[in-house]
Amino acid sequence: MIRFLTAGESHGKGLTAIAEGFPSNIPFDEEYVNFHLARRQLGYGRGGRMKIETDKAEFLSGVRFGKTLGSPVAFFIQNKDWKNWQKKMSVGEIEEEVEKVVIPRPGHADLVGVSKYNFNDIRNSIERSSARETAARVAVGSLARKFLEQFGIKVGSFVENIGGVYPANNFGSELLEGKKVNLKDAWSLSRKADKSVVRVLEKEQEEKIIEKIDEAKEKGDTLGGSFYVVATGVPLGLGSFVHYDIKLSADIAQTIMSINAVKGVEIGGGFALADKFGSEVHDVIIKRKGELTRRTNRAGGIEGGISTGLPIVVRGAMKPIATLMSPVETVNLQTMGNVKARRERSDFTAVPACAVIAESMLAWVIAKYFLIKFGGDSLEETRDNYESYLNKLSVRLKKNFE
Ligand code: EPS
Repeated sequence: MIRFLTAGESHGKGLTAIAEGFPSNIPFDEEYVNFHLARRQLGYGRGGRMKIETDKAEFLSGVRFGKTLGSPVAFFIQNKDWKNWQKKMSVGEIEEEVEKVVIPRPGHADLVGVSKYNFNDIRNSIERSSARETAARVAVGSLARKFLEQFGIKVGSFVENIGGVYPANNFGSELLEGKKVNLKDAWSLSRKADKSVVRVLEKEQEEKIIEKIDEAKEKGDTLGGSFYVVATGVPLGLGSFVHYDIKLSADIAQTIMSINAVKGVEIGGGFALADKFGSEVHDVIIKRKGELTRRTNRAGGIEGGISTGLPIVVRGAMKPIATLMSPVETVNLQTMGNVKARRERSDFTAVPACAVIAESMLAWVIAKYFLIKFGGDSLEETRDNYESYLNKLSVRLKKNFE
């Protein structure tokens, strides 16, 4: 079973991540991780921090001559901003008085954090709850996606809307019952989305979103949005219906929901399916070139917690960033007086980055279930198991029902 841990504060020395459980001999290099880390940093509407950082991962273990060793892979991503925070973030006690943060921002983890962990300074809570941690997730997710690529499994994403500005064309529905039901390469979605500063697929929508972000900036406000993240090439049979905690759909929902500021996750048609007749929803089973497949993919590639072999389609909703330059009301914890929330350097919107992080998280979950099913200590062994399963899959089904 693969697992990962991340450590690090937003303005500490850096972020550390350890990923383990992957087989040996996966081709893996720092450039590949850095490519995805850079994608996470982009997007119109990001704040000042992204101008300071150029995230780069250094491998501390687990890789030799460009291939994994089967041992834990440890990553380190330096926080360049740390040099400006050395006193404020000192590990040891210091003489100097450091100003405490006492005004909690609604929507952030400030109030719940200080209450739960018994702090007298909101800084202690901000540091770990910050979305800075997601850089470490992209690093471990890059290992997962590199592993999946060896089996032709690709992950990609695009932004559906920011601030309620949707495209004229419903690209999401094309994945469920339109042109892209049989999409072969989900990365093609990202290739297209990455050309846009807000990671959308339509030029006109991009312009409207930029206007909307400019409006938010002017007002000192923030915006959320929604995104699609898709995986293609996933074989039938990952996950299970036998227990609640090994349903592929449930694990994907948990993992996407764990990304900072995500408040909603749908698989396939999601909430919209609840309004329809069954006959309008379920993906009709058909025969194509002698193989069983579906006419539509409203289930989003998962039935009964098990992958169907069609693209896995996930939609996520991100709330607006909680730090506002024209802040909402709150209470000063020292004076208990009503005040406006504190301003902090922040993003105006981070939906494009959120979609990139979701790619990493989806890749992670799929790699986890792939390895649960196929195992293997080396990539070669995993491949043997996988190929033997694939070769026999439809033959077995046919034979069983002869
Ligand atoms: C982020 C780093 C943070 C924020 C942002 C995401 O850096 P700083 O707090 O120094 O500006 O820019 O996080 C948030 C908006 C948040 O609310 O947590 C990053 O690396 O993505």
